[in-house]
Amino acid sequence: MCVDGSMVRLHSYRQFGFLMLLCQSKRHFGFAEIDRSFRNDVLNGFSIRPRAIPARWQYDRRGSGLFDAITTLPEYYLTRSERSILSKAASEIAALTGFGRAVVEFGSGSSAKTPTLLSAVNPSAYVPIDICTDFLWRSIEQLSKTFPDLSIYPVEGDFTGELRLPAAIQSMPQLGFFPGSTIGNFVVPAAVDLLRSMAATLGQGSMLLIGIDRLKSVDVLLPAYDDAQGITAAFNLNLLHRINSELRGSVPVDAFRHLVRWNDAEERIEMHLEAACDVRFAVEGRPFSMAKGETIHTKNSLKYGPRDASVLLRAGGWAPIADWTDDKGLFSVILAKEGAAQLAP
Ligand code: AVJ
Repeated sequence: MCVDGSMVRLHSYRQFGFLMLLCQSKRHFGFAEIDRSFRNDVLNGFSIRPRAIPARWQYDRRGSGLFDAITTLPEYYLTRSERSILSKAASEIAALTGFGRAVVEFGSGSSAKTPTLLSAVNPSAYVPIDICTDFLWRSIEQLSKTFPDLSIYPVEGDFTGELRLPAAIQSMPQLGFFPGSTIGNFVVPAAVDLLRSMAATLGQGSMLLIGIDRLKSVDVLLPAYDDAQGITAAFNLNLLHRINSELRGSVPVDAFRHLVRWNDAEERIEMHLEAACDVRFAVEGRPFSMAKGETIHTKNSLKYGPRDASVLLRAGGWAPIADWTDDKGLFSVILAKEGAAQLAP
């Protein structure tokens, strides 16, 4: 947590600067740990077959900037669709959630979609959860200008584990917010675990507003992850640059290609980095080699039909109560209530 338990009302830039300092001193403390798990994931990822490195390592400073650029690409319909759904459904969402809940956003990043929700549901507090990035702090500064009376309690942490929320909001009814179809980056058992830990974090009587990308034609899906300008390719390849600079790597980045595949059996987009020729390199002094055509699997993005999405939520301990989609049915936003459906018929 960036600022443990204490309320953060961001009224001035001076206060913000102070919080940023606190945050960074915590980061220094946490750097070694992050380095170690990045190192482990990369060394392990190059050793297993098929090779795979978790998607979270794509989001360093440069990666987060590239991802922001992806969200504005003509091919990347997800962000635009979700935003239009949220603004159209805002008053219906508010009618179902009521006013005055604490909004808890998982993986808030740049919090681009948050203002729409906050204006609609008039929350008693806002809790952005993210690994403490510049993005988190910049977005909080921005939000505090738009909502000067809103209490903001940033929580620094990995939202995949159960978190303890700041004491001040524990007695408030809560509304979890998990936009962007980030749930799609988890394979089904991991997605169910994540939803369950969110239910445990938010507790009884809470609600969850979640964005989930829909199954659709590969003619729409593939370009969304393989854009004409090559931004997604740069985003994917950035992982190799990061390995070279942070893990004493000698990966020949130019010998790798961004590769996108639709895996029909798993109903997911896969991102890979494919060796265009035989390559040898070292990471942290360990030698690796890949034959031409071999890949490193870097991301999954699962797609869900309407029925799939409601089954997933139920398995994760959330009962759907309403859902919305855009004109073309590309994306869905679902509101769910904590608690399993009744077992008895
Ligand atoms: C916002 C993380 C869900 O999978 O669509 C997009 C990530 N990576 N293009 C997605 C992503 C490359 C994105 N998520």
